[in-house]
Amino acid sequence: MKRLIAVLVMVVSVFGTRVFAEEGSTNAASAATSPSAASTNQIKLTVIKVDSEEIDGENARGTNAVDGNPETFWHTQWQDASPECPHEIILQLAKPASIKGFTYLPRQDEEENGTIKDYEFYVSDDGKDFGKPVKKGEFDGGKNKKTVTFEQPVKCAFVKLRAVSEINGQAWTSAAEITVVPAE
Ligand SMILES: [Ca+2]
Repeated sequence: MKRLIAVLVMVVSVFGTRVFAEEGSTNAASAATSPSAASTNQIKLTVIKVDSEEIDGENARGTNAVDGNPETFWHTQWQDASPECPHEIILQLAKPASIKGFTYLPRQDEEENGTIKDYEFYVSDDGKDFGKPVKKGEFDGGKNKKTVTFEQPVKCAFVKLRAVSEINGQAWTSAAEITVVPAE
């Protein structure tokens, strides 16, 4: 019985290796450079710029929007000043990729200050020229994660979320998590 199990384990592991090898051969570059990103189907994002962030009144820096933790959030400055909308955050993808949309998770605490209403979403190859928005619209209220899908996938290395207005017409912007949706 033990021998049978051992043989089965061997077969399974060999089969698993073969599947991995086939995936690797069709997509060798990405598998070699970023196996974790491929396995979770998530594209890691890094903050390049935020136009404003509160770091004294609370820890609400821009990096909180891409740390994978729904409890932490980016919030524009509110303690010493409250610069008006629009606000924006520029994010770099771990590597250029084709994406078909993005998600926005509003802050998950009891407050709704900064929750985005009208948005514009841009993509860029160089992080400087973002052109016209690939998508713009209005989020519905509530704390649930919003998923926005583009008319067609677009390849890019950088994205920018621009918050045009706040849900209650206030000056701030906040975001618990922002992600991009891979096209494949
Ligand atoms: Ca977060």
